[in-house]
Amino acid sequence: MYHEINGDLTVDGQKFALVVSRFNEFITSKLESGAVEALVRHGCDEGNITCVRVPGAFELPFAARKVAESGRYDAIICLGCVIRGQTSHFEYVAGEAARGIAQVGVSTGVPTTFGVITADTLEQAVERAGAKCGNKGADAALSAIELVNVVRQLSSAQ
Ligand code: INI
Repeated sequence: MYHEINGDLTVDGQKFALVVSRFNEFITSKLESGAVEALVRHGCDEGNITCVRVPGAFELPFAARKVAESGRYDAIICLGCVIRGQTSHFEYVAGEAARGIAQVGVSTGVPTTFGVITADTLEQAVERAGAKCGNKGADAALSAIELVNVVRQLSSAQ
């Protein structure tokens, strides 16, 4: 019989940091509320949520790294929105955000999740920020809770 480790979706006193980009704030504010609602719905006290704001998605990895190094948070949820129609350097901004956020999690051991919408149009971004395609901020928050619980089980596993 093999062992299985699954993180559940309960929060029990853990601290979460949101790192939120101001660029495309119309969208990122919806990701932020989606993430906060998801955390609170699963048992997180609002007092255990801290929000760090950065100018754009490009800055998310830098701030997330500093948050991880502070040692004060169990998980970090990065939220941003990059829209192709608005920028010729879409690939750089979106690519560096994705690569850098993954790197922060892997290199620091603090679960760090990716709630960055990369969309071709504003309409697509709206759909992923609480309209018909769900809310990527809430998804990233749930992934963070799950990872925190996976880490917890691995730390106590025999
Ligand atoms: N930042 C975003 O978060 N989304 C974008 O769509 C975007 N565009 O379009 O350029 C964007 N640019 C700013 C970038 O993230 C940095 O803040 C800026 O380059 C300063 O380092």
